[in-house]
Amino acid sequence: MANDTGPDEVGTFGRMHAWDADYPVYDEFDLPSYSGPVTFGKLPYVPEAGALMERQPDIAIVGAPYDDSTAYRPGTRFGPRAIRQATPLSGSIPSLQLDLVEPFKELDVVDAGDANVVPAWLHRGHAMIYRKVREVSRTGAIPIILGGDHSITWPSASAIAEFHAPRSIGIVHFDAHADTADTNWGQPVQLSGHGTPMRRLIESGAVAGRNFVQVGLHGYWPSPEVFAWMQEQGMRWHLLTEIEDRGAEAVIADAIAEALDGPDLIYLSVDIDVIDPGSAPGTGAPEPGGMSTREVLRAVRQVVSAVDIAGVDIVEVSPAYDHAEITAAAAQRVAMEAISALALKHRGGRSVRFEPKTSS
Ligand SMILES: [Mn+2]
Repeated sequence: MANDTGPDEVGTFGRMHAWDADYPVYDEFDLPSYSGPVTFGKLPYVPEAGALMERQPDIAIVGAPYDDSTAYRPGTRFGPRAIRQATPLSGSIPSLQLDLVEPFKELDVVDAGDANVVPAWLHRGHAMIYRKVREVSRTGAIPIILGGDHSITWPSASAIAEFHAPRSIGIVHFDAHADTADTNWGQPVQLSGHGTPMRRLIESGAVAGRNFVQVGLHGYWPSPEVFAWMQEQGMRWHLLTEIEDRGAEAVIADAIAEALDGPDLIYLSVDIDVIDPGSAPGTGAPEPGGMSTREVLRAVRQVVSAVDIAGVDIVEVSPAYDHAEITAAAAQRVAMEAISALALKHRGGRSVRFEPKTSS
């Protein structure tokens, strides 16, 4: 939004060079994306719990800059900032995929800042992510959590499952890897690595195994023993080879039905390594031969349009291995597709947020 603002006062050189001409002056939100402080979409920064509760936004972006549970390439602690800034656009933007809905006009979306994470303190990191996501979800906003390694799904989805109890949640999980190991190298359970969060969520009862649905698994992990454990839990998964055979849309329709077989709310977790490393190299454990970015963005729209979303996370963006920000940009667009699909529902007359919880 431009205001025609004349110069307050100019000096000799200002007059000499006509730097006192009338030029438009722009709001922070409408300035180019590369200028000013880094928040998601240049949206308002509302990190404080009380202010967030008072505002009751529809959606709150939360950063989880934590990578101490990484098994291979580290660096996802830099993911949230990279995702926030990986867009050429600013201001109120329309979705060409979703009937030109303008998500930031349709919904109140804020950036709630990062969880209070410091390096090399694993248990504290998960505790702080749990507390931050809990704090945000209690306002009734839908949290969209930017990782971080995938272990952050353990505290994040736990907090969201608690908020909605006694309603239960299902999880739709896009990933090259199942992340259902018992332990990576024998670490204590409380210090679980990023190959284990999905097992922790099922063991604890945060989500039922039968409503935990994985899409896009490929490569050489996990082992048959881990798949046997998954089967015992009633987990359902769709290998990438199934997407090759049947197409993503049909497979994702099945995944949605399986996740909702009981629960009426979905937590969506997107590990960027489900995308082929040719299009998303900036990640910790790349697996060649993944989904296309286009398929994943379409899949996110399909899931979010079809279900009630309790929360979303987007993880494993490791900017040091990225090239030309393509991985961070893909992750930014995963978030945008989710937000825009929620906006389209809202335009259709549906509230997308939840009732806040102000007492324990
Ligand atoms: Mn993962």
